Amino acid sequence: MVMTGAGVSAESGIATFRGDDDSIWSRFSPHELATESAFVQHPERVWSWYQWRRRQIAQATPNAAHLALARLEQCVPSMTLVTQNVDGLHQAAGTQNLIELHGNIMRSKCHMTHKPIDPSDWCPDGQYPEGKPPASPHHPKGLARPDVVWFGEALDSITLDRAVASSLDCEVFFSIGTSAVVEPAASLATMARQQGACIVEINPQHTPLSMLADYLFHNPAGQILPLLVEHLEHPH
Ligand code: BV8
Repeated sequence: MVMTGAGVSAESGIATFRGDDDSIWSRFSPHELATESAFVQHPERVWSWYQWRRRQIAQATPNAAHLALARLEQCVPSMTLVTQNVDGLHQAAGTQNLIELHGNIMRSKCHMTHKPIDPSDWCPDGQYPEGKPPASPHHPKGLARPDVVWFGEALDSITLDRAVASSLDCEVFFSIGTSAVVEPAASLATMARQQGACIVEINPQHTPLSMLADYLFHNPAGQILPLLVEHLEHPH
């Protein structure tokens, strides 16, 4: 099983949430932006922040870490990749067996009914205009919001159950590019460890998981993952 966080997309030029000085959260408090109450109080501010992120992501391409993980899945067909990221770069790299724990920023839904809203309603001709979120076609008071899990919102129960099942079943658990603080994602590693999985962490910085890991690689994911996969593809 592989769990990834924002650090895997850092080498695609997408700012992480913590852990470096130009990260998104260093300029904002998570609760200013990624919560339902923030959206209800300041829809234009929250919507514009997401449109700014969408513009970044639309120009981003998968990096060596994403591509190596797609190759790893070819070598190990039983692999499940669980990501906290909402940028869609694992799919773009070719990963098939993917669980998006926190949704996907390139989808929008009605903030009242949670029904999906077609991209043509909120990103006309592929642009991501900032400003007021478009009205929802599903509810007279509905607005378009990103289809991601905000702080204080429950994860989709089926999605979470699939990720838990993978944690309880895996022999090796890779934690890559995550600060291992956001719950319930962070608990998946401890569940895996409790059932005896070997824990491998790839992160230039220490995290709360580091003391539990059997193997630590303090390297950028884009540097070390291709080497690991190369070794698996061509064991010496
Ligand atoms: C819920 C989508 C309940 C939005 C995100 C227990 C204790 C305390 C708090 C809580 C708790 N349980 C729940 C909470 C509250 C909260 C939480 O966990 N808070 C944290 C801050 C403590 N959790 C929730 O609210 C969750 N919901 O529990 O609901 C509930 C139940 C029933 C009914 C109602 C409610 C929902 C959490 C989901 C929030 N949404 N994203 C968006 O993206 O806008 S989370 C957000 O953080 C992103 O998804 C991000 O991926 C995620 C985690 O961060 P990381 O991925 O780890 O990224 P980060 O920047 O932190 O770290 C990057 C790492 O990469 C760094 O360590 C860095 O060193 C490393 N790195 C950098 N470069 C590289 C690298 N590594 C490798 N290579 C590199 N090149």
